[in-house]
Amino acid sequence: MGRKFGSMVAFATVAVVTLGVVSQASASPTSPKYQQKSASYTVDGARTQADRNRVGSTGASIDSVEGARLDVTATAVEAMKIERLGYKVTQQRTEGFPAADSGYHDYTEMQAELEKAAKAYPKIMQKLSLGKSYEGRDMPLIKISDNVAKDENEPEILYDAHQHAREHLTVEMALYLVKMYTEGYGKDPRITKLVDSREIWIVPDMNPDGGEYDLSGGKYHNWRKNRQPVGNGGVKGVDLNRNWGYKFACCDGSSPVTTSETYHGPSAFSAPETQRLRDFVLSRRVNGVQQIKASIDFHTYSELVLWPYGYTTQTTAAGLNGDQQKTFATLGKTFAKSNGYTPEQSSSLYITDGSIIDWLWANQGVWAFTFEMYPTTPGKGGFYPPASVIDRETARNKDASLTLAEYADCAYRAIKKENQYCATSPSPR
Ligand code: 0X9
Ligand code: CA
Ligand code: CA
Ligand code: ZN
Repeated sequence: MGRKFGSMVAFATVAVVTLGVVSQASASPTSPKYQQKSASYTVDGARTQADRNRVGSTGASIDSVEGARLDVTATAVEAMKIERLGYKVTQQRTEGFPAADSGYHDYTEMQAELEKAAKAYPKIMQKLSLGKSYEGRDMPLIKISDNVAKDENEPEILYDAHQHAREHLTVEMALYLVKMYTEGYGKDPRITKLVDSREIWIVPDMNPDGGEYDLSGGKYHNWRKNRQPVGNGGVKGVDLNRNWGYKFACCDGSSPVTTSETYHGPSAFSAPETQRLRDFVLSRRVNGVQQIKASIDFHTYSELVLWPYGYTTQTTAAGLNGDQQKTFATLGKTFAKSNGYTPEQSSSLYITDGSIIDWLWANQGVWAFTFEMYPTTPGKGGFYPPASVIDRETARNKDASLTLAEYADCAYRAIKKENQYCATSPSPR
């Protein structure tokens, strides 16, 4: 039975915490502030319609019914009344990040930030949707460009983040890019020029279910995969960055074992989340020409700039010739100069099959990079660096992100072969 997500409140609810409603509420039950503030509660023991009517008569709204359990929205006073009627009442709470890391955005906070930016910059930014994750969370898709409501004939760029649940810094990276492109428009000439001449797509959260799960229960879970049940019983999840459809599961760069951290899933694109981004990318083909020319897939950690292929250690292979390899390496080294990361072919880290960049390049001709962000070592925070590094470590990729967008009209310019490759058609693979 799939869990129901009837409201935004339910979306944000990741665990149920008993808060001692009665004693808390009776501390100052007549204070207007106390009476007005609504929260989500779970009510247990409400079996019959008569039970539900009694609960409803307190003024609480019944948001969903699952057997004898109700999800309600209620003030503290209403919750107290429900409890006095003899039902078990527990307050649902979004844990979000631990207080020390509150500078990070959980799913709800990320959505709010994106809504705010879209409202503030309606001429150049749209908040769209890729569709829903396995558990039904909306996967936001941001478009930034001049004449944003129109599909113009401009090179398109894709930035995506958070395929891996615990890599929360990458969501901050995507939010940074949204801020950079919107707030910088009309101020920073480099940004203005790009917003005017490119169509920029940002997918800030490829794995909202895994991300929220990683924050649930008031502690980090070190969770990597999505939250799809696989095999028989239990949520084991699929490694989204092994679930892409080029050389899927080909080369021992992923695992067939469902409990493995790099479980590739039963088949390519078995995960709803990779399907969503795949379908969006495929939708960007106009008359057979892929409009997205270049991309960065953000991960943590190791401070690396990586390019295809991941499935083989060969520098050239089917669909990747010498000039293309040279272009990837030259661009990668340029990015690395600006952010201080180490540039290398992704397989020099370790073989990965079914990764996003192999598919984006081989299948769609997108100049696709993976960035592994801060830090370099577990000692510096590993997947959970303190929120104090967010500003520095996201701004660190400003120049590389802009440079990628600038090369989207002809990546071969990086090796001075634009006349050979880009004279007739713009930015071929
Ligand atoms: O293993 C991964 O998916 C990435 N490393 S992480 O620690 N963030 O999990 C690296 C992927 C690099 N390889 C390719 N993109 N092919
Ligand atoms: Ca435009
Ligand atoms: Ca376009
Ligand atoms: Zn990752």
